[in-house]
Amino acid sequence: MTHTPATIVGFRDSTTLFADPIALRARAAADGYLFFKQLLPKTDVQALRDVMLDIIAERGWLDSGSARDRARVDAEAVANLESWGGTGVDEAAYRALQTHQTFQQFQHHPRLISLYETLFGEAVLPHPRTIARMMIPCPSFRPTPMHQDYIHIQGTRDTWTCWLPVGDVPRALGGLTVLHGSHALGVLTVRAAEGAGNLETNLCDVDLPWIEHDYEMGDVLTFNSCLLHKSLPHQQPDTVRLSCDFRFQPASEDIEAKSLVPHMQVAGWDDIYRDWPETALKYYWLQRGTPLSPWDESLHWQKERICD
Ligand SMILES: O=C(O)CCC(=O)C(=O)O
Repeated sequence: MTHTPATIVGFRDSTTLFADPIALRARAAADGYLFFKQLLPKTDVQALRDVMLDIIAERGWLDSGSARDRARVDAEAVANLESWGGTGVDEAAYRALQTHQTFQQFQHHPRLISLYETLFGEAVLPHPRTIARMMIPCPSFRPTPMHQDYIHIQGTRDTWTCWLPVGDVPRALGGLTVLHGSHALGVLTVRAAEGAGNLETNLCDVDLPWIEHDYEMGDVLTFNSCLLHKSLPHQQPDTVRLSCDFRFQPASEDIEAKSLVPHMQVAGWDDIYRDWPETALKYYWLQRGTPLSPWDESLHWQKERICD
């Protein structure tokens, strides 16, 4: 008999545990994720949202009558849009965002760095490979399949993803849902799938609940690289969902070399930094001396899902 996992709506807020690192780490170890209500000032996230919306508007994809907080798209203008590598937009639009200083700098936000320093109890390495999703609903759009980030990131299993809603993301807009405690299942096998990452985890019956959430701009969800997650179906066919995936790890642990290059090599670091004023954030990871670990190709070998 197939077991249907339970669904819980609403994450437990871990904000009060900031003052108690031992309790914070215990919750992270038990649940595999942490949620912080309004960790980031709305004005800071709005500045990033404006950059993303400008890129979409400049291409004629935004409905000119749409309010900025709603971000409705022009259905005709996006009818032939191909989502490049699960980013939600084409390669040129993604490159425009990846080469924008506001986007690349965002993961160095002092409140994010402080969160991960508290979680790891040591210096933090934000992964240079930053990811954004400008999920424009169009015929080629596919939700993100259930997966573990470890398959794509490798390096230390102590890497944590920060999933940042760049605007309010109610469940109907297709935000991220996580399988509570699933990091304890270890690294699972995968099969080919549509949607970001193109790999879906093979999972048989587990008695763990999916947790969904109506995100508000300023909220932060973070989870261990072995935690199963996926996006919910995008049910607002005229509205774009904006979010970022930033990764953080203890600076003393291994990193895999692909995490040091821009996402999908959409640009080189020299292109990205071309117009930046002098700042220590350029090539910041070279100063950390983090050890490199090898890529394990066998994690991408695709397997049948076999359940008893
Ligand atoms: O936002 C999404 O749809 C995908 C995000 C994700 O799966 C990730 O960060 O690993």
